[in-house]
Amino acid sequence: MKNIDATGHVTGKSVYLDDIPEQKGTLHAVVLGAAVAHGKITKLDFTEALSSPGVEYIFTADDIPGENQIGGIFPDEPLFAEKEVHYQGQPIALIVAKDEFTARKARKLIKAEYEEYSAVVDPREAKEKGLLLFPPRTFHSGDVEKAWENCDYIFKGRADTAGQEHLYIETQGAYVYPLENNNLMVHSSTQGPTAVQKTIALVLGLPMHRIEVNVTRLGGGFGGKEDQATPWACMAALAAYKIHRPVKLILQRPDDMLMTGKRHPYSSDFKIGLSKDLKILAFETVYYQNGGAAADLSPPIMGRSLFHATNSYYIPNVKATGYSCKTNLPPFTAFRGFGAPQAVFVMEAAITLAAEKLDVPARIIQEKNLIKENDTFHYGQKAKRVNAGKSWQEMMKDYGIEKLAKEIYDFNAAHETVKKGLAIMPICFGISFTKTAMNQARALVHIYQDGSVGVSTGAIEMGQGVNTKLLQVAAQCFSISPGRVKLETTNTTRVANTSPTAASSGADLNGKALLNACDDLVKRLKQSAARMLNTKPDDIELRDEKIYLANTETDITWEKLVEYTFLERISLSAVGHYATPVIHFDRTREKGHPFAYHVYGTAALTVRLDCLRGRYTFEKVQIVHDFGNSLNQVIDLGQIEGGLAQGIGWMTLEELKFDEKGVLLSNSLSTYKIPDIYAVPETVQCKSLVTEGPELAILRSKAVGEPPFLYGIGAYFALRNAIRAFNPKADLKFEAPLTPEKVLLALYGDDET
Ligand code: MTE
Ligand code: LUZ
Ligand code: MOS
Repeated sequence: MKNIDATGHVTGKSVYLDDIPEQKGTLHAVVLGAAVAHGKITKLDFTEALSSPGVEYIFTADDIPGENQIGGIFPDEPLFAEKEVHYQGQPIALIVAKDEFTARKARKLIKAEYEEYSAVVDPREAKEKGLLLFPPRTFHSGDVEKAWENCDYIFKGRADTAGQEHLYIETQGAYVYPLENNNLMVHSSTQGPTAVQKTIALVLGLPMHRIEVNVTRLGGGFGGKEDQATPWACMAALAAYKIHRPVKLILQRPDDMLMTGKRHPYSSDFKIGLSKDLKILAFETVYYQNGGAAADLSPPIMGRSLFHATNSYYIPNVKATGYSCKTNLPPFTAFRGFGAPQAVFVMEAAITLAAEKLDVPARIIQEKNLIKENDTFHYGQKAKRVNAGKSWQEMMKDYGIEKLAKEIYDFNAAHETVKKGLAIMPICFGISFTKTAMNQARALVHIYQDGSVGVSTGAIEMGQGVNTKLLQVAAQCFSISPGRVKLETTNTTRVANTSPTAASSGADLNGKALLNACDDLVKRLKQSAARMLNTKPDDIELRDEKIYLANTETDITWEKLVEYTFLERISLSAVGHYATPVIHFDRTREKGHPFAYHVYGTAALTVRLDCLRGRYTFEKVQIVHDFGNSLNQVIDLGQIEGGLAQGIGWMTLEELKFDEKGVLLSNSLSTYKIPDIYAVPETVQCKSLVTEGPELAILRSKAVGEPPFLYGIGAYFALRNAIRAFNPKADLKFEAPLTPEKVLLALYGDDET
C-alpha cells in the first residue's frame, strides 16, 4: 500500500495551511519580537506604524479579554510580554494589516526600547543561581553509593549536546475566521488541536465549544508543533475575534527560527563503574537541561531523559537526576525523541570513555550489558519480549560486523590521510506518553449509504504516514478495498479532547480507537446479514467485499449489506474509544509500568574521514530494527531513513548557537547547516527483526516515529573512532555536534597541551 499522500506531495497538490483559499477581507499579521533576551520594556510606540496605510490594528497584552497565559503544563508563559522580556524574539505585539508586506513594513516603524538586564544562557550557571523551572527529579535503583565499592573500574566525565532546529518545511502558522455569533474557525498547523482549542478559549475567555480547530496535514512537525503551534493560533484568533475579520499569521523562516523553541541543549555529568569482566555495576548521572525562559514541555521531556538514562542496558545500580534550568533563551520544546536522545548520548559517552581507558572496543562493553528478558528497568518496569540482544546478534551476524571491523582496522593501517571509524548503536525506546492519562484516543466512523467510509480520528498527518496506516486499519477491519475509505481532516468538533499526535503513539492510540469503532460497526452489519440470511451473526464473515455464510460466499455484497442495514434503521456511524491498558506510574516512588512496550534495534555506522580536510562521509549504516508486524513497510522504512538522517544532522552538522547575551547567531539556513544529500549515508540497509509484535501495538505493528532518531547518535562515536585512528592523542570532548571544524581541530590537536 502506497502512502495515500504520495501523488499529492510530488505533484504539489497536497493542501497545507497556506493553500487554504482565503476568504474575502482576509487580513495578514506579523509578530513583533523582543530585540533583547532579558530586560524591561521602557518604550513601545506604535504611532508611526499605526498611521502607515493598510495597517488595521496592533494587538498587545492589553487587548486580551481572557488570560494572557499559554503555559500548557505550568502557567508561566504569557502570550504577549507585558513589562519584561525573557528571551530574544519573545512576542510583544501583533501587527495586522491588509497584506503581509504592509504588516512587515509597519513592524519596522515600531519604536521599542529596553533597559537591558544580564542574561543567563548556560544551564549550569542557571542552576548555580538557583534558576530552576521546576524542582529537580531523581530516579533510583539499587544502591549506587554502595555499588562503587564493588567496582574494579570507575570513570567520570561530562557530556554535552546542543539544541536542534526542527526545520519542518512548513513554518508555524494559523488562519482564523469568525463564524456565526463570533464563534471561531481555526486552521492551525498543529500536532495538538485540542491544546490550541483550549488555549484560545482561555485567552479569549470563551468556552471551548466556541472554537473549532481543523487540521488537514502538516508539512512536518517533529515535535515542534506539539506545544508551540499554540501561540500563533491564539494571536490570529485574538485578532479575528476582536475585529471580526479573517486573519492569517504564518511565520517567515527567520521569525520561526528566532521565536520558536528547539530541542533542549543538555550538559551532563556521569560516573560509571564496571567489574573486571566489564559488567556495568553502577551508573550515576546529572542532567542540566537548558529549558529556556518558560517550562513549556520541559517537565515530561526531563522525565523521558530519566526513563532513558540507561538506553538498552541493564544496570543494577542507577541514580539519575535532572535539573531543568531557566535561561534567557526561547522555551525549548519537544523534538523527536523527547529528551531520550540527550540521555542516550550520555550513556554511550560513559561506555565509550570506559572502553577507551581500558583499551577495548566499546562494542564489547555494550554487548555484555544489553538488557535481557525479565531484567527490571531502573524505573521498575520488567522488561518483556526484549529484542536488544536479538537485534544486536542479528546485526553482527547478517552484516558480518566483526569482519567489517577487521577490514576497517586494516584500511586504517594502510592509509595515512584517510581513516575509517565504526560505531555500534543499540537503541531502546519506551512507547506511551509517560503521563498515563494522555494515553487515550477516539475515532468517529461513518459508513455512507453507498458503502464508502469516512474516518475521523485525533491523529495529525505530518508526513509520517499515519493517515495511510489508519486507512489500512479500517479497510482491513471491514475487509473492503482501501479505495472505499477516506481519511477526514482532524477536527475538534468531530473528535474532541485529543492528545497531541506525539510520543510515536499516533497510529497505536488512534488506530486502536478506530478499530474499536469499526468492530462495533462490523457487529451491527453481521447482525443484519444474519437477519437477511436467517442465521446467527457468528456464522457471518465479511471477506473481500462479500458476505460469507459458514465459509461459503453468498450473493450479498458489502454495498447490499450496507444498504439493507440502513433500511433496517440501524446506525451506520460509530464512535470508538481506546485507553492503553496495563500502564501506570507512581510519581512519589518514581516506579511503575509506564510503557505499553519498548522498541529495540541496533545499527552499525561506518564513516570515512578525510584527515587533510576534516571532511567525512558516512559510508554505510546497517540496521536491524524491531518493527513488530509492520502495517506498511515502505512508510516504516521512510521513518527509519528520516530519523537516522535527522540524528546524524544533530550529531555532526547542526550547530545551534547563541551568544552570551542570548542572541541567536545561527539564525538562518546560511549559518545553521542541516543535512543535505551529501550528509546522508551512501548506503542504508535496514532489516526487519522477525517478531510477532506486541498486542498493545496497532495490529502488532510497532510505533516507529521517534526511535530511529537514536541510531544517528552513533555518528558521533563512529567519527570519534576515525579521528582517534589518525590522532590517538586527539583532544576530544564528549560534545556534539562534532562539526567538520571541530573534527579538523581534533585531528591536529593534542590533549596534553
Ligand atoms: N515524520 C515526518 N515525515 N514528519 C514529522 O513531523 N514527526 C516525528 C515522527 N516522524 C515526524 C515524522 C515525531 S516527533 C513523532 S512523535 C511521530 O512521527 C508522530 O507520529 P506517529 O505517532 O504517528 O508515529
Ligand atoms: N509528549 C508528551 C511526548 O507529552 N509525553 C511524552 O511522553 C512524549 N514522548 C515523546 C514525545 N512527545
Ligand atoms: Mo514527537 S517529539 O513526540 O512530536
